[in-house]
Amino acid sequence: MGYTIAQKIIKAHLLSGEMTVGSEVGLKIDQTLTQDATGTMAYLEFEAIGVPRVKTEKSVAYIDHNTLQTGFENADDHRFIQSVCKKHGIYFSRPGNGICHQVHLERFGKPGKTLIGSDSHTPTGGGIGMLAIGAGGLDVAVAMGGGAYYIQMPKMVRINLTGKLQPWVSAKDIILEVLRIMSVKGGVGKIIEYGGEGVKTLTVPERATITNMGAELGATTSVFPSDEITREFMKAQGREEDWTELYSDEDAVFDEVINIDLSKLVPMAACPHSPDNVKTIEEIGPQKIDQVCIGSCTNSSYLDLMRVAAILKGKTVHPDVSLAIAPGSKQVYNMLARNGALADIIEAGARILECACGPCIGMGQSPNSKGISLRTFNRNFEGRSGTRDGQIYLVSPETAAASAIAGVFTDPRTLGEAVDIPLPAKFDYNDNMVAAPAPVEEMDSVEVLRGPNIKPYPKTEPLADNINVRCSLKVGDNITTDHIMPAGAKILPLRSNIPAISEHCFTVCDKDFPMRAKAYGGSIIIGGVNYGQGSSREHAALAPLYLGIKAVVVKSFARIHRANLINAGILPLTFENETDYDNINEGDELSLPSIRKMISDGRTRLLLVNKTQGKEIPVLCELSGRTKDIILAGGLLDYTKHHG
Ligand code: MIC
Ligand code: SF4
Repeated sequence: MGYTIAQKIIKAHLLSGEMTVGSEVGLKIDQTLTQDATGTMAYLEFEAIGVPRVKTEKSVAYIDHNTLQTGFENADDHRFIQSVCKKHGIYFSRPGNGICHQVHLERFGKPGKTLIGSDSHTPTGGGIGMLAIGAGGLDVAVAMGGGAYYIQMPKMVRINLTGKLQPWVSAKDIILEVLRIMSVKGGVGKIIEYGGEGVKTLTVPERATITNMGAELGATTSVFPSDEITREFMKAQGREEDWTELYSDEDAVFDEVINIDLSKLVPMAACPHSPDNVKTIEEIGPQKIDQVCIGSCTNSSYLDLMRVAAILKGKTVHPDVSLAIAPGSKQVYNMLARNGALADIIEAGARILECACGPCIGMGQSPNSKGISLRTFNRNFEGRSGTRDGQIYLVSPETAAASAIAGVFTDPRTLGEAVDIPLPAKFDYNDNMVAAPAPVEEMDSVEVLRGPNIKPYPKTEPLADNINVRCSLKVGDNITTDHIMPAGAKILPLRSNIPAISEHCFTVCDKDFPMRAKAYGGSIIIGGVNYGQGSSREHAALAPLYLGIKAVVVKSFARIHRANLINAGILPLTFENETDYDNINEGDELSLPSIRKMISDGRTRLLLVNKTQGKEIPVLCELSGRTKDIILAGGLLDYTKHHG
């Protein structure tokens, strides 16, 4: 039996476990990336592990999220990360160089290699045939120290692409179609491989749009073959020697196959407030819009912005619309400036931003109240834009630009003859904004610079013998990490300060939660399906840890968040019978008797006693030998200190 692309890469990096679906495999990690909003914590954790120099082939730290710098906090974090990188052997991509996933794809990614990143959109690297996975900061810290990265062996899904996109239909529309078919939880426990004749019609930046937004499916990662098109892209980046060919075997076996005829797709949008709430632009109709934002790690490539520039050329942004554009990298920005496309964009009235995440994570450009905002981004969760009642639609760059001019939702196919933008034979690459680490012999003399906002990792304790606490919060289905630990311009600067950021935990759902959780001393959270979807931010586990959360009991978890809870020493439990969700209310007194013994004995079925309602509720605690020991130790940091 042959192998899929992902199985081939896993096999070549397997350190422990067996490649049977659902069992835990430990992988050797070749490359890591961090960004600044998760990076400070990841490097504090790396320091705590105590390995002097990273053991990966390449580790890169990017500054792209926290670039508004409305106070000293962000700049202090940047300096901290820069100095840690210099000391410990990590490449440092300076602020202004671009969004981590865009730059990593352009400059560092290699087909066939493994990459983990402390950001959920790390799977962007799958666009050039990497096995690229989003993880918590602590997992990245451990991998930098040479430790394995563990996942449950996923199922393999094949998406067969046939035909060719019609003019004005975009790669974004392909992934929106996949989201429409599979939903935001359809990819959990799966790796998605794209194949078929249609793959040959897609350039690397287009493939990367698709693998990027595979994160919204909940998938472990997505991957394209590494073919001649990949080679051309890498050659144009001056990195042809990094290319290797990679296909799945003819007789590879997939657990699920989905067929998509590209020629049948039309421009679409993910409507508020979920990336899988997909409709065609035609169905939405010519509704009035207030804002358009173009950029983010999904759609800010040279190709994307050249298409946007061609649409805007000679036109003016509609008087009732604000158009903001953030190129994905310095390389993209530079090329647009040199070839004159930037002038066309400026002339049309766009508000040009620096190359960073910006509005995607609520760092500026929040829309007006109830404002309808069309964005080329990947997430439209409620409140993420910074405007509580903002109505965010996720669209392609072509739909975004056409609508910005018309002032209403506009199908770009109405624009007439399509623009044909070829991929350049050579990109304007220049790594002058990537600082190399100090040579080994000089590392001891590098001083790590810490600002006053940088507080240590929260205190952890080994798992208690018994847990007797109350339910401090009950939430519904599809809770995102943006609900648990909101981002945005006010809260992001607190990412290095867990006590301060904890004051904002779950306040989107219930503003009294932090106060109540603290007053209870210890407590349990109850949730529905796909709990913790979205971002990789481990703050969504560390803030609850700081607030005394001992366990989270839900119908089902999203992958990265579940791993982050375990890393923080918080018990991730699922209801054996989903209907028991109705048997717990906020404020109820709950108990997990003899929990330490039960977990040590490897029991996977436990009883959660609701003392208030007099009910015994069976819950499942599926831990492997390693994750069991992590929970017993009180989290991955303590476990790693003891196990090396
Ligand atoms: C996001 O898109 O939500 C983020 C901000 O990039 C996060 C990381 C973070 O919260 O810092 C992610 O996707 O992992
Ligand atoms: Fe940045 Fe947005 Fe991409 Fe997250 S999704 S890495 S915030 S651009």
